[in-house]
Amino acid sequence: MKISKIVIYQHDLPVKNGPYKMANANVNCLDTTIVKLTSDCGLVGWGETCPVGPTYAPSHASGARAALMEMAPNLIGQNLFQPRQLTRIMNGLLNGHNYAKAAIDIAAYDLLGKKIGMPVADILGGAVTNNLPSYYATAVGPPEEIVRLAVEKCGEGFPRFQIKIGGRAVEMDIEVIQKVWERIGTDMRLAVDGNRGFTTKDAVRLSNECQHIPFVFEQPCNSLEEIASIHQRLHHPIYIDENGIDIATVIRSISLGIADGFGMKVTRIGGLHQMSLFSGICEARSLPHTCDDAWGGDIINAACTHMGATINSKLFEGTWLAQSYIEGHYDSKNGIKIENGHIKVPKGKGLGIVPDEGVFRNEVAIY
Ligand code: 0XW
Ligand code: MG
Repeated sequence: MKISKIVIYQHDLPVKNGPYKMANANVNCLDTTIVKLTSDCGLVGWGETCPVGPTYAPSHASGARAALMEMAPNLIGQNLFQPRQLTRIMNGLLNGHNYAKAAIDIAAYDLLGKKIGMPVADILGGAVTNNLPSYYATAVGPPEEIVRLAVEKCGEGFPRFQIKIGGRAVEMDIEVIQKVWERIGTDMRLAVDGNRGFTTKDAVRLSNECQHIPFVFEQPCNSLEEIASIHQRLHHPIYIDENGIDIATVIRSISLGIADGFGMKVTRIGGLHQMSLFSGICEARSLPHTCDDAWGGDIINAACTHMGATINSKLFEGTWLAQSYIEGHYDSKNGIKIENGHIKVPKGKGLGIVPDEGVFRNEVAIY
């Protein structure tokens, strides 16, 4: 089975009640890129990549499309039975740009699953659950709003709550964390996410003033070196997120002894093949990790759900979906939903979702 046609679409995902505010990003509408692969036997597979604005990670929407256009002509005719080899072929066509390669990788797994009649989770090693935990992530907001959300999401059944902080006075961030803890205690596991926005000085101060609160501190500062310089002075486990740009960097952060876990994005690491490799590395070192993405619709959500379902439940920190921040689904019947803080793995072949006819109208390139 070979790739016979590639279509690249641009699609807008407006943010419900936007903007979605993080330490270094403020987004009202997300620009997502969809890849439709057709095989020589007439089957279709779908992939997606959707950076959450241009300042979150080293990726942006038009960069994804430019990278895909660079590779696409040479991907026609490639073997769809060999996802690992497909990664090597893409690496031979373009250095870096993992987040663009991910859209091809996801579509290739979808096609392979449809061809051999298996869900993507089974191809990736087998689901250990069919109802995986999600987590809720707030935007940066005032204490009363974040406490209100914490109570609401706890009531809905979310096992984990991620509080966004940074980009404002550290006193306000400390107040938010303390108030959520006073109200929720251990009813949900807590993460606080600085999204690269903290100076080392403020990260140390926040950890000191909240030392009695058992949260994990996600990506407080901009670089691995900044985090390494304060890791010993922090009272909280550090999870690397934005800095985990590829497998080599993941290994470097583990060897530096500064990664107590990861917030990992399927597209940032390069797709499902690379994510599976990453999760295996984490398992070898007993490191907890999430399996989610920066943003995106049903295609990326299905990819994260299938992959998340295969992760060792002792180490799995959950799959975040942008669902509560966006309207509607690409697949009105099987679109991925969060219910009671958990996500059901779609039952069908491949990703188990098929976008409704005509959802994607803006064709950017065809090969
Ligand atoms: C919470 N997320 C998974 C969604 C936002 O896009 C950012 C991300 C994170 O953890 O940084
Ligand atoms: Mg994060």
